[in-house]
Amino acid sequence: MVTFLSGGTGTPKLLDGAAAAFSPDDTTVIANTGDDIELGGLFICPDVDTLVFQGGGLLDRDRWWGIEGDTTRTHDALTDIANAVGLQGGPQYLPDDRQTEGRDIARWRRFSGVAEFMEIGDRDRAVHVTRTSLLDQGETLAEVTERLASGFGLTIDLLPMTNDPVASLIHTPDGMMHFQEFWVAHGGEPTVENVEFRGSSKAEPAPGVLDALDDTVVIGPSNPVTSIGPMLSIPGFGAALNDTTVVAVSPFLGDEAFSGPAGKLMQAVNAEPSTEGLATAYPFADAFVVDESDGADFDEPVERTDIRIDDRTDAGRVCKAVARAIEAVE
Ligand code: FO1
Repeated sequence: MVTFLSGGTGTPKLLDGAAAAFSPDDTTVIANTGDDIELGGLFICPDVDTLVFQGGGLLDRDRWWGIEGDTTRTHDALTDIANAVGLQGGPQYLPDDRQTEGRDIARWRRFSGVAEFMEIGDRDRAVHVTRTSLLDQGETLAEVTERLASGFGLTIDLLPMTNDPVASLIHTPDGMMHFQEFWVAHGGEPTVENVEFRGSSKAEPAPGVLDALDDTVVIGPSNPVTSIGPMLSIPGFGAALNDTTVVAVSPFLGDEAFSGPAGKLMQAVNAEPSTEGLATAYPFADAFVVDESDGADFDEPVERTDIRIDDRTDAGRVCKAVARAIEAVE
């Protein structure tokens, strides 16, 4: 039995090759939900959805989010309407008093749908309408996720890290913004002073998460700060990882991240932005999988292979290295 911790790109890419080393029936994936937002009243879970669309064979694999070939008629119409009636575009938060009222799961990450600052495809939107409505009907995020996973034909078990609201907030010299504003509206450019996971101290792991963390855990090549960090900030998560075997795959080639703002975000939380910084980010790790050209030195066992993942063959190769690392420490 193996449990992967996943953000939205690096670990899903690794999971493409999971079957080369792990049976899907014995595989659980815990997804980050710190990136989730409510946009125009719809609750959007980017990392969960990437895994759902990937498992269902629908994922847009160029962007690693959304549905391949999706249309954007509603999204485009929202911009047209905003322009026509003189409303300004760009991320617009709902007022503070609206951040916390009503739907609990969406607090501190509520955006207006005016001119819709994230591109939501038409079929993608149907998933968000369904998810939001099921939440409003009283289901938990884990229950909705299970429904979507089975409906889209996933063979692995997929769990959100928590049913509770956790918002990844980026503090910059110009003020605080949600991760999605930082990433989508500002291209990850603003200087990062700190990263906050608002709500995490009161969040509980979703049902099934702590059981899944009893199994061997693989931390995929995801961003240690904004993909894995939200999970580690939930009480009980770190202790569970201390008590089990954990293998971490580096998201860096030396000091260069494969994708996204991992290096910059690690610097902001005082971790070395390189493979070696993983020892600080993941003090509970029992082994690491790093690139064969990476000189990083660890006290724990290290498995080296070509960790660049461009296709399923690459993903299978890295998963086999993960399996060897597990064998070395179990
Ligand atoms: N990323 C973008 O860079 N631009 C977008 O317009 C955008 C829309 C979007 C809609 C739904 C969804 O599930 C993901 C979306 N993403 C978009 C990706 C997302 O911002 C991040 O890459 C993840 O949160 C990081 O894992």
